[in-house]
Parts: sequence; C-alpha cells; structure tokens
Amino acid sequence: MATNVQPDYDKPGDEGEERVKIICLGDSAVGKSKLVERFLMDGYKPQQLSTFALTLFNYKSQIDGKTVSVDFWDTAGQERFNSMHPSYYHQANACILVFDCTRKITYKNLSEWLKDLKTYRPEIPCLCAANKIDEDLNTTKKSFAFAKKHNMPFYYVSAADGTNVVRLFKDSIRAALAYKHNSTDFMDEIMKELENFELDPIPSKAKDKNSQDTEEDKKIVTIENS
Ligand SMILES: Nc1nc2c(ncn2[C@@H]2O[C@H](COP(=O)(O)OP(=O)(O)OP(=O)(O)O)[C@@H](O)[C@H]2O)c(=O)[nH]1
Ligand SMILES: [Mg+2]
Repeated sequence: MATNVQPDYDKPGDEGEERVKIICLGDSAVGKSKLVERFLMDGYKPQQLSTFALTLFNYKSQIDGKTVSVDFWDTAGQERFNSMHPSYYHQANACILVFDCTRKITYKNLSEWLKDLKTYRPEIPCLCAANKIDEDLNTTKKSFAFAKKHNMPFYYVSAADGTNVVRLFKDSIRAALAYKHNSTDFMDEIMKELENFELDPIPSKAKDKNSQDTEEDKKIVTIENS
C-alpha cells in the first residue's frame, strides 16, 4: 500500500471538519465490502469480487450540527494470512469486526483478528457483526459469546437485505468519535442497549438511513498495493 496517501486523522480536513478512520476486519467473503456498499450506496449486487487491494470509502455527515468526515477502510480478508500492513491500523478510531454466521470458521477466526488489532490499536472500540442472517433467520436465536466476552456491541446484520446495517455503521461512527474525544460513555450506553437487544433478537430493518443527517457526501478511493 502506498503509505503517503494516508490522511492525518488527528488533523481537521480541508474545510475544518473532524476526520475519523474506521477499519473493517474479518475473513475473506464474510461480506465486509458488501456491508459498506449497503450503507453508503444502499445497494447490493450479489456477485463476489474479492477485495484485492484497499478501498477507502469516504462518508461526510452532519452529526450534532458538525461536519464529520469518515473514512471506512476496507481490505481483503485473506490479508490476515500474509499479515495486515500496520498502516491499515494506524490512527484507526474504531473497528468493525465481521463474521459470516453461515460459516463457523469465520466466527472462530475472530479471535485472531482481535489479536492483530490489539497489537496495533489496543484501545479502540470494536463492534462485532454477524452477517448474512438473511440466509437463515434462526441464527438470530443463537448467541455468539465472543462479543460479550470482549465487551463489544453485537449486531445481527445482512448486507443483502439491509437489516441493521445503518445501525451498525452509525454506531461505529459514534464510537469512533467518542473514542477520539476520550469518552467512554458511548460504549457504556451501547453495551446497555445490547443487553436489551438480546431480549428481542429478531432485528428490524433499518430503513431510516438519512434520518439523523442533514447532509451526506460519499467518495470512494482505491489504493493499489505497492
Ligand atoms: N446471502 C448473503 N450473502 C452476502 C451478504 N453479504 C455478502 N454476501 C455475499 O458474500 C460474498 C462475499 O462478500 P464480500 O463483501 O465481497 O466479502 P468481503 O468480506 O469483502 O471479502 P474479501 O474482500 O475477500 O475480504 C459475495 O458473494 C456476497 O454477495 C449477505 O448479507 N447475505
Ligand atoms: Mg472485500
């Protein structure tokens, strides 16, 4: 990856806006790219095209009256076997950890991803997503202990039909901002929500994509490996 293109997330952007970086981790084909696409484009094409390099999805949003520029970093899950480039983790403010609830191995591998993450960014908030629940809604009745064990908010999601995707991404932005502002309140708040969430495990579709934002702007940049 060309490291000179990485923005400095500790500094404001060109228009004085706050910047945050959110990374997506998880095995190949768990649906990381499709989840980002669903959130940003509200679209989903079922073809599989494994991410071969690094894609930066930029998302600008008004949060509490202030413009925030969010970069979602998406890379290939197979990178884990070659070890992820440390610059992928550099300055990350939050992480979305994804597994495929139809493939057990991807759930088992979460601990490897977390281990890597802790090496580089031990303190950042991490949100855990069980993707592809559209394949079998009964999976939402299963409990996945990993998230609770590591004190992470947990989401049953589907990039294919959009279930809980907005909620996952908006929470990740709020978590990233809270981390940047040295506040633990937000994570405490969503951990409380998580307790309630488990009492009612069938998720509702999040359709109010733009409800909290007055303005949004999206840009995608692909960075080739060097
Ligand atoms: N049924 C179903 N299939 C999904 C869902 N999300 C992704 N897929 C499919 O899973 C495959 C992989 O999705 P990607 O988003 O490319 O996976 P990825 O995690 O980005 O994979 P890498 O880039 O290789 O790391 C594609 O064929 C998708 O169509 C989902 O929510 N439901
Ligand atoms: Mg991908």
